[in-house]
Amino acid sequence: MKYPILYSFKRCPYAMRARMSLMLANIKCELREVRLNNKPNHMLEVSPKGTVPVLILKDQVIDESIEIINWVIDKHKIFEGNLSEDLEEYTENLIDLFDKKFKYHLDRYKYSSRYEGSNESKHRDECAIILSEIENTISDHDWFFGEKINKLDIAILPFIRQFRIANPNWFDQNLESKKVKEYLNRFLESDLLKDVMINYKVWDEDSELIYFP
Ligand SMILES: N[C@@H](CCC(=O)N[C@@H](CS)C(=O)NCC(=O)O)C(=O)O
Repeated sequence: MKYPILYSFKRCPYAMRARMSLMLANIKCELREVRLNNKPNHMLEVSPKGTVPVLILKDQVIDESIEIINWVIDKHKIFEGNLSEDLEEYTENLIDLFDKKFKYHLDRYKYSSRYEGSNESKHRDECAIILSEIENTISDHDWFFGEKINKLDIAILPFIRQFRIANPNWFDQNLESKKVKEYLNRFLESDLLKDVMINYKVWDEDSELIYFP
């Protein structure tokens, strides 16, 4: 195979963060857009757990978004030298908090009807508390730590974006974390987001090849 294959789904926050890392490193892939209710057999053969993103390389399959990002960072050093060791550790802890606690409450807020007995506003408030905790660490520049984009940005921004999408009016009018809102707005207007949110036709065996970036 000439290029890595990426099984992806446009709106999936995990696939978004993987695409951002590949875009920043300019790693050309064959992109295969999937529908989660009709996953391609080949994707399930190489990764039976059935989640996107899946990156297929010559000698390995990576089917966890953070591992895709780590593979990209390792290969292309996209964020090298940007951060002190302390901030790198802070990054890993915060990504973990978002992947576990924030995402847990986000799902129960955004899709509350799928969770019996779930208290939508309680889960919204739990997400808002996490955002209030990072409020004072966010820079006034484009990205979390300053002018340079880092792993933390691509890892957590897709989830903050989803939190807003769950109820944009509430987010814009009631969320108190001003810096979080500004941080998200800068991302929503960024070229990077536009570049990774292209509409692709759903892939099947007969599709023409689509390359990303
Ligand atoms: N831990 C995985 C989570 C990926 C994930 O859950 N992706 C969702 C879409 S956003 C998915 O593929 N879900 C499978 C399904 O809905 O059938 C990662 O980081 O890559």
